[in-house]
Amino acid sequence: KPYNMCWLEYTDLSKYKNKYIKVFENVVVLGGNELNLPLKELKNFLTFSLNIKPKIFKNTLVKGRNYVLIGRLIEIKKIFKESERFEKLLNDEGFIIKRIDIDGNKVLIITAKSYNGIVYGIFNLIERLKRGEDIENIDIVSNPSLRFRMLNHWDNLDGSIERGYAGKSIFFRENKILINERTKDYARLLSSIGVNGVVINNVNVKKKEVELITPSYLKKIGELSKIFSAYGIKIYLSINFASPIYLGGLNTADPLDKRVAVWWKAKVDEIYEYVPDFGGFLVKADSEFNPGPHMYGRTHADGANMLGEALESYGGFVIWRAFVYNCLQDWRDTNTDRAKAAYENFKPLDGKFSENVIVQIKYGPMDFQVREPVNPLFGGLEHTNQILELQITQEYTGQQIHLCYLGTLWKEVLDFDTYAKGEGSKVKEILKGNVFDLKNNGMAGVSNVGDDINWTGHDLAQANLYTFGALSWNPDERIEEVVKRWIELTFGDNEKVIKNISYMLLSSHKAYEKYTTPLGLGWMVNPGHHYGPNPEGYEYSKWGTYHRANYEAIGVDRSSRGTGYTLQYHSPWREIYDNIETCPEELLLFFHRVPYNYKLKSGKTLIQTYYDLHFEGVEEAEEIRKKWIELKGEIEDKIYERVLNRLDIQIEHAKEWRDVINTYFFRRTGIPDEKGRKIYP
Ligand code: BDP
Repeated sequence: KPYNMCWLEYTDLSKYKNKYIKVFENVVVLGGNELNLPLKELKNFLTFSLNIKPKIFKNTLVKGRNYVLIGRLIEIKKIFKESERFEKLLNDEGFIIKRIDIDGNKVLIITAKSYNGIVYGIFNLIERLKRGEDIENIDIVSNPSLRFRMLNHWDNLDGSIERGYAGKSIFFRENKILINERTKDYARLLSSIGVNGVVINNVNVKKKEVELITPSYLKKIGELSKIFSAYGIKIYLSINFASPIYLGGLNTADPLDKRVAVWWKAKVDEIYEYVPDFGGFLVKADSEFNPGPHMYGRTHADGANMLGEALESYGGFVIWRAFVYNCLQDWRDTNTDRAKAAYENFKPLDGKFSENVIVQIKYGPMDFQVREPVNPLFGGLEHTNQILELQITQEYTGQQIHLCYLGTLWKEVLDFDTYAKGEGSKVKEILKGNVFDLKNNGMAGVSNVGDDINWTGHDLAQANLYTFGALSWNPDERIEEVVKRWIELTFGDNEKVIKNISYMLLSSHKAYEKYTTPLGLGWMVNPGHHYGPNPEGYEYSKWGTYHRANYEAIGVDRSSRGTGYTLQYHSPWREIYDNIETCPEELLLFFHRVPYNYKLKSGKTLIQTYYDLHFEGVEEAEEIRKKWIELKGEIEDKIYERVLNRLDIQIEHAKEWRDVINTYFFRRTGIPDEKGRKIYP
């Protein structure tokens, strides 16, 4: 294959053959053809990695031997009464892997209520075998805690990818839909981490791309959807809200205009004709020049519910993005604040969205910065289904040139306690449906995948994709565990490799944060492509995100005395953030305008801290590179070189960040570094 299979690669594991052969000699499958696919996954793994060739029995029982038993619970119950109690242990997508005694034989059962559950169960079992886990007495019940576990591709029909750093689209090429072996392998990769939905096209649907929802494309999308459905994944499409005008020839896209609703209804009917498993729409409306209901004086609820109604009879969903702001709003007006926009737009609509509408909310109020406070819509919305949107692609976090593992940040977001209903109202509990009575929640990650040989550009960025899946299945999992598992699956069980790469991944986000824009400042990137330092890149741009640095202070006062953003949080956060003394320092410059000589808890001034963090960040990046160099000879040469090459560039660019930012601060303030280090090139 012209690409590797990430954590699913069939590596030679014949060293485990003896350990497992007794378990896998015979495999009994109960059920229809749908089970061929999970069976094949298991068979291929056993054959290619373990050199075990099991005997397969379809809908026939074997006697007097150990065997593996695969089938939906409904079938298993018929022959094994005791499994009736499995019923209440499982949700629709969960699975059980359990070794039991039936008539004196050891039987490894893999069962679930649905076929999808069985697919997940098989992939889970493969993971365990790949890691050499003992399965003699295995007893696993696993259910996904979140209902929607989605990837959003920002892929354009011409094959380019908005904010893509790993080659070209695997879905589109020159305005055609691409289906090849890689398509299926992508479905396998996603299914193996529990993903159950994929939006294949960019949220920005250009006028010339609206054709995607016409028969000329839908036929192929139907094929695509078949491939993904077999792995439990639904295909979704981003749509342009003005499609009734561009495609339908209407003179309006007003959601309350009957003709518009009728047009969408017919469109949805047509889509389902071609794509019976279709998941629904993702919509970016009234944001960054995309059309939306505001153009007609209607609300986002009006827009979303109209589409929801069209999809309802098919069980489809509308995922409506909360990334709505007027990109010109802060231009020269110091009283407005983009950070407040999502909440201001959506809080008043809480309770007005239909049941099959989900509001998709970026983790922070701005735009995927290296650190932001958690979006106050989490905890703010009590009657609205919600999806947490994360960016797996590293737009602002080093564009897959820098190693920046994001699992640590995501975990902090999921663990953030909103206090919406008092202590314990964590983001992850809201998403699980434990805080408000809402079940249609989930997580969406903007994909970091392209057609590069390793899918993600940086080989170690595969860890971000893997982690996204793991956390959306189980947001309670310890991040160190996820990291360890990914390393073992990808690089094997070499202790030193596990230790060093764990260190690299787990310290990388902090390092990146330090040498770029720590203390919650964010931005300072080159406009447009967003790579590399530029302290005033957006300072005078109409698009905003200002820090308003002068010679005395930097930052925007978002407290109750400033823009009032802090008031969007529940207590005690609103008070904690409001007060410069209690505001967590990692977010200090997000919430406050701070004089350079302000003393932080360490006793150091803001400016000295900023200098120090930048030097530290580069040192930490150098340490990360060292850990990789220690692995020479332990990692396949090609991968070793590829990663080393990126780490070399990372160090160069980290130094550039350090020097540009520190120099900017020095020139603004005239305050030199206490330690006398060279701070400008
Ligand atoms: C920003 C990206 C832009 C996206 C936008 C969005 O720079 O390319 O279109 O977010 O999420 O991060 O809609």
